[in-house]
Parts: sequence; structure tokens; C-alpha cells
Amino acid sequence: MGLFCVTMLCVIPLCVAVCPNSWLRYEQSCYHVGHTSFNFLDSQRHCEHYGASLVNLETRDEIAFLRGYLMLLSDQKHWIGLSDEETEGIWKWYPSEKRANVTDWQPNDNEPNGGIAANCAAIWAGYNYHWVDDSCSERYPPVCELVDEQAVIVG
Ligand SMILES: [Ca+2]
Ligand SMILES: [Ca+2]
Repeated sequence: MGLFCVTMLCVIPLCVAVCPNSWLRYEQSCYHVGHTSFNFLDSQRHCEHYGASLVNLETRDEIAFLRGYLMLLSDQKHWIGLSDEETEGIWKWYPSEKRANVTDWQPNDNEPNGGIAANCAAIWAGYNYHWVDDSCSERYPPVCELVDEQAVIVG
């Protein structure tokens, strides 16, 4: 095996997907910080255009990685794939519907505090890159995540 991997770097028996241009590798995923602003759903569609999804932050390490990266970029505000649109107060990753088990809400302002008017989550420089809930119709650039198993393996 391995020899037929075209878009993969292969260290037999392990194939590591190469991230697309301008995407950043961390652990088993590639990340893309968007520059164009969209509402939450159009942000997800924008990520899907790359075969990716809005970023899902499942671990403390992944949260810290992305927070540090956005700090470096000094970017203002980005959608992440977290929503409580379906049930108020129950925050789930989009589109997997998995409940968030670790979160990074801004601690000093009682986030998430927007109730039914704010059902989507963003990372915001104004909160030192912690999370804020916001109206899903607001427009911010997305952070997209391409998980390795989502990558197209050309065989
Ligand atoms: Ca992830
Ligand atoms: Ca809400």
C-alpha cells in the first residue's frame, strides 16, 4: 500500500494528508481562517465548498491551538461551528450535532448570555479570543476545519 497515494504523504503504514494551500495543519485536521464575512449558515456552506466544515473544537488543546493562531493573526471575529439553535442552552457542534463537552466561553461576562436572540458562537478578539454567542444572521468570516478522514484520497 502507500504507493497509490497521490495527495498523501506516506510513511508506511501511515498516510498523512497534506493540507491544501494556505491551510494549517494541527493534529488530525487542516484549518482555514476565512477573510470573507458570511452569516452562520453561509459560513458553513463556504467551508463545505472546500469539502470541510465550520471548525469543531473538541479538546482543550484544539481550543488553545486555534486561539493562539487567531491571536497571531490579530483577526477580529470568526464563526465556529457551535449552535444552540435547536434547543436553547444546549450547544452542539454543527453539523454533527455532538454536544460540546469542553467550551471556552468568555468567563467574565456570563457568556453565553444572548438567549434566544443569539444561537451561534464566535471567537472574538474583544473577549481575548474566548467565545461569544451572537445572532446567527450576523456576518463574520468562518474558521473551517478539514478532518483527515474527510479528505479525498485519490486512489
Ligand atoms: Ca476539531
Ligand atoms: Ca441561544
